[in-house]
Amino acid sequence: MFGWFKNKKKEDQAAPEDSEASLDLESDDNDSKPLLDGLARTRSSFMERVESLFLGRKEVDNDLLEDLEEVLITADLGVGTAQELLESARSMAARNELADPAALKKILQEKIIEYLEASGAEQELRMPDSGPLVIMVLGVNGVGKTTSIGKLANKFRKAGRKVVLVAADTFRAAAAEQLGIWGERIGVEVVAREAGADPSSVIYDALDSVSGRQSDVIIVDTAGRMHTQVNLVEELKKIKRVMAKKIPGAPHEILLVIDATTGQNAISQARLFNEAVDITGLVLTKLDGTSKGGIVVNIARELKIPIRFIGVGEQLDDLRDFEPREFVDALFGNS
Ligand SMILES: Nc1nc2c(ncn2[C@@H]2O[C@H](COP(=O)(O)OP(=O)(O)OP(=O)(O)O)[C@@H](O)[C@H]2O)c(=O)[nH]1
Ligand SMILES: [Mg+2]
Repeated sequence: MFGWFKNKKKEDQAAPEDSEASLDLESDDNDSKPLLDGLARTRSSFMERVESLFLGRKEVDNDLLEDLEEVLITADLGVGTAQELLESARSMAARNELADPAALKKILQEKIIEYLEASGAEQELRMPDSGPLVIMVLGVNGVGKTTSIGKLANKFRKAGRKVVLVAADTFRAAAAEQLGIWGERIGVEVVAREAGADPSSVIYDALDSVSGRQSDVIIVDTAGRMHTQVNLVEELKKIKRVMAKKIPGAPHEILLVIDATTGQNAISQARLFNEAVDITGLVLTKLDGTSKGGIVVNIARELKIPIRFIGVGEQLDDLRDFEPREFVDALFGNS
């Protein structure tokens, strides 16, 4: 279970779940819509293919494995991932360890969970020992940064945390206003300046102005930019440096937002941004709008950066903590 824990050292993370200090952002009423619904498009296209492949087959032979490889690639799991999955299935089949297609399906799920867990998705984030948790959010244009910030702020607020949002997207005219609307809607403070201001100076001033007041979480929205725009990527480095100057250790989390409908280009986005600012986690949005949700597995395997949240819709509650097992159950339609 992924959640934020306040002022907790690693060794006492095994504290009881109802501990006062623990902060689990996945409260029951966040789950108004089952994850199954959000992944419906991926599940129906992926599972329908897998099921029809397995239909009437009694054993796992080479033909079946080859067809399966194609299905995995079509669902955007990536060629490398598909080949690796199939390689281990083949060697199990050769050792007679795969009795039937049902056993193959089970192995497939376990392997996918392994990839997702190896990326660190299960690791819990921690609040800093003192001062607010500062989260910097970045990504290419229109991927869902501002919307995800609104949803995330709402999660924190519902968990009893005082949140401040900083509008450091001074590039797009209506950006600060958009964040302001979210702030009003969920009842959290938004710090903004005029459009065109230097984003680093907005952040510098914002961190100054909130430092005297007690806030638990500060989330900084940045302007959308292509991962290939060298100057704009440099600007992100500067933003990061400014935060560290104002609050030692900040930003504690650097979340890259990726649109799941982007396909394989998502990998190069994450790679270049990561080289620039050391991404600590990913937010994968718009999974409800794609039948290629396999990209989640591909990203986890290729990048080894934990997926923290997934966006499965435009509503306030449609940002979900990412949990590998729950995701795979929803993908395979396990009840
Ligand atoms: N279906 C769906 N739509 C989403 C999701 N997340 C965001 N959106 C939509 O994506 C669009 C863009 O969202 P924004 O939050 O403005 O994206 P942004 O990355 O801040 O955009 P820029 O600041 O212009 O770079 C909006 O219409 C959102 O409602 C999601 O998980 N599912
Ligand atoms: Mg935005």
